[in-house]
Amino acid sequence: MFKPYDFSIGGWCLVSGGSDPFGGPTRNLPIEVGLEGCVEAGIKYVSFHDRDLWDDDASSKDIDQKVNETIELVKKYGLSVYNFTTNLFSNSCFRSGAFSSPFPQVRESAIVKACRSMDIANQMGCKNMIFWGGREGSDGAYEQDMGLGLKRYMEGIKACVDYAIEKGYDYKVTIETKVYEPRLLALFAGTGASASSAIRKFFPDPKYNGRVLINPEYPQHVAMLGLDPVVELGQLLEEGMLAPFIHFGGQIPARMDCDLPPGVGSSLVADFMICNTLHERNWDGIIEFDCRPIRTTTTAEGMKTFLKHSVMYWKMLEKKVEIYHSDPIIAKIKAELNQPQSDELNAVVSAVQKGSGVVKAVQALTKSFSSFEAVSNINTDAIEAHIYRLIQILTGTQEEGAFLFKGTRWA
Ligand code: GLT
Ligand code: MN
Repeated sequence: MFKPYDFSIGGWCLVSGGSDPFGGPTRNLPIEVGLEGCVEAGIKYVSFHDRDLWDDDASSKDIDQKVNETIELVKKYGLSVYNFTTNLFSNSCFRSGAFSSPFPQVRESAIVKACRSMDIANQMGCKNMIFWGGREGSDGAYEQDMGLGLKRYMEGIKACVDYAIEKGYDYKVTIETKVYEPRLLALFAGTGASASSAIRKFFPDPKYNGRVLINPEYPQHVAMLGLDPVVELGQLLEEGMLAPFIHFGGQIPARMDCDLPPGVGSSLVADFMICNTLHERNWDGIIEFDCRPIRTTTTAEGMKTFLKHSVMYWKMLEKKVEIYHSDPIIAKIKAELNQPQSDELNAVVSAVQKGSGVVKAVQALTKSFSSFEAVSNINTDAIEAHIYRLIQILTGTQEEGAFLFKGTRWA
């Protein structure tokens, strides 16, 4: 089961100066420091926005030159470019939205810019093209029908997807959601799970299967709403909608997007479960850090330490996943939580899959059913035992903690 994941990072994280709405940058580090730090930390890939590299109105000659320079620069460090993304949020022309703006001139410029980025993603050999709609939505003015906004948004992305398909590009297109930043009311009523339903509605043709996916940012974009990333991850995996990479970082729940170093402000149990779920499901992908040093970090050394920490934190989670899977107490608890189903229940499930014979199967199940009282009497203590043991594994206290299980059926 166990194949450790490789790492990537947003190039924008390496040059982030730590500014916030109330104060300017606190550091000014050249990207070379970050790239060197990536090599030292074991991060193999780096991703860019178009606007990280050139001005929106740059000439195609300047863009070409910058593309080549970037490929060379990244190569010089033995790294490669992983994802590309088009910035449809910084330029003031996108203040009313981009693909979804009520103004057609803005919608046009979004398509022009994004399709130019589709070409560049191909030129750079990227694996995915990310769409994060930072300005798609409203600041509370409800200037257009929100459903119409969503339709325009998805049609814009679809124009880009079809453009890429017609041009024969084979990378995937991924949608990243964030609910209230920077636009206070973002399109997509929720996080990745709601975008996933929009993809199914707007990309029904089988030619899009597996081509348009969700790249969530865990835990940040989910925890900032007070929601749980592990629950969403389960849904996206089960639906086959998870991109071959996730964004990862740290987040204090119910705050604006913190993009803290991994683990900082986060739930260790939830982070472990993200890592464990990906491995248990044999997900084949990359962990892309989309986070940065805290604002108090001002030095090159601090940047490099942040990068090493990010990798170490994920590797620590993977080590814990291995321990969890070789722990005999967990194995017994899990066996109890994964008991085989009765023939009668199996028959209901297969009738549902087949789409017929459900009534007969439910009747047979009802006949074999004992009583609600008997079911109420089954022992479900394994649920609590599972989290107690997991906490021991995560805190490295499983040896001294073993006494908790002494004399139990899991010992
Ligand atoms: C922005 C956002 C991120 C997205 C980036 C891609 S830009 O920093 O907060 O989560 O991944 O556009
Ligand atoms: Mn992100």
